[in-house]
Amino acid sequence: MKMTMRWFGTGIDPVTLDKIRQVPGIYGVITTLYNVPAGDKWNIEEVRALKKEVEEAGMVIAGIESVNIHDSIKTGAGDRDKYIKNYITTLKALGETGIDLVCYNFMPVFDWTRTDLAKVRPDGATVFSYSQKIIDKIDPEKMFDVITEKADGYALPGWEPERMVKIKELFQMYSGIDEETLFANLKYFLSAIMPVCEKYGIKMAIHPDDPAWPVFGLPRIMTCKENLLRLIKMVDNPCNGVTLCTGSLATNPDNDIPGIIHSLKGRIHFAHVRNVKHNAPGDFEEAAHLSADGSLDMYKIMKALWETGFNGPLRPDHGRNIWGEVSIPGYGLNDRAIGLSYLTGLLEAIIKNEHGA
Ligand code: DNO
Repeated sequence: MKMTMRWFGTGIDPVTLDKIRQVPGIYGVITTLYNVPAGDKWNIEEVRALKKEVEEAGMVIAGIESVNIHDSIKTGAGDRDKYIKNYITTLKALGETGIDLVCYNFMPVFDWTRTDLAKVRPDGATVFSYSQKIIDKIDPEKMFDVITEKADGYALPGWEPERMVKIKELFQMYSGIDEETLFANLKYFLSAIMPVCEKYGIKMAIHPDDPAWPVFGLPRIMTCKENLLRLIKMVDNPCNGVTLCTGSLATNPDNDIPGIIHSLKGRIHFAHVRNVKHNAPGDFEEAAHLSADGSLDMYKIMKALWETGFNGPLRPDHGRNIWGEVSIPGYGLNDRAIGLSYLTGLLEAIIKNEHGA
């Protein structure tokens, strides 16, 4: 497994590459061209410059998170082929630059959704949390304000202000779109991009929906084992795979994460590993990575990844905000570095146990 951290780019992310470089066991970063809107083509020169910058800092780009999908592709609008063509151009630029992993999501309108970005825990750390009861009382058009209220002025991944000003229009685009239509549109998109992925060996890794159930009446399909298996079978190509995000899938306590890992053997191309604490049905908060702090058994999760031969990039996911760090919410250095060290330690023990060391 290749240990990585998400990095949002110079001038955007207060966590710099030289700091990430000092995290023990770090292999590379997961990054993106943060300022390119979904649907636009990526410029190969910009990709090359980004790669150079990361390599000069002593690491590699282990993958892109995300190349976002334009809503016309998700909704199957009349102009989707134009955006698919642009996506293919982007994949070519990545392939030519030697980047072979792309994380993306197929969530309608909203990406990951939380009701509080800074819930205070007993130890004073703050974490992301979600309460369905609160969501049920929120006007979806106000959701952007809710999510950015405690964002310290940072733009959040998936909550870009230019998208949110079009919120009414976005909701209209999705009216009449149900789960089956979303699946069909995803299949159409993946089938169209597979040839370029095969040519460059690019692994597409869809991110599960977070939380793993419909929000504001919008359908969500990447929510459970059955649907993830449907995804990999409907376009049965090794380039069509999954980002195993433990925190997203485990928002639903019925999702058995080690079981899902085993069932997706060979098709997990990227892993986001973090813990979640279930408080009540539809109510959870993000815990420290440590098993004892949340509801997930992180040892069993790391063991399942190891047993299924997962050897791709893995990153700790959202961290708690601790020690007064000012950062993009969820993406401070402190708690993610602790999380990564913990996961690395679990892995060392798993491997040594297996080999009788
Ligand atoms: C949130 C992230 C998501 C994820 C996208 C992938 O912090 O996990 O925004 O990057 O859903 O496309």
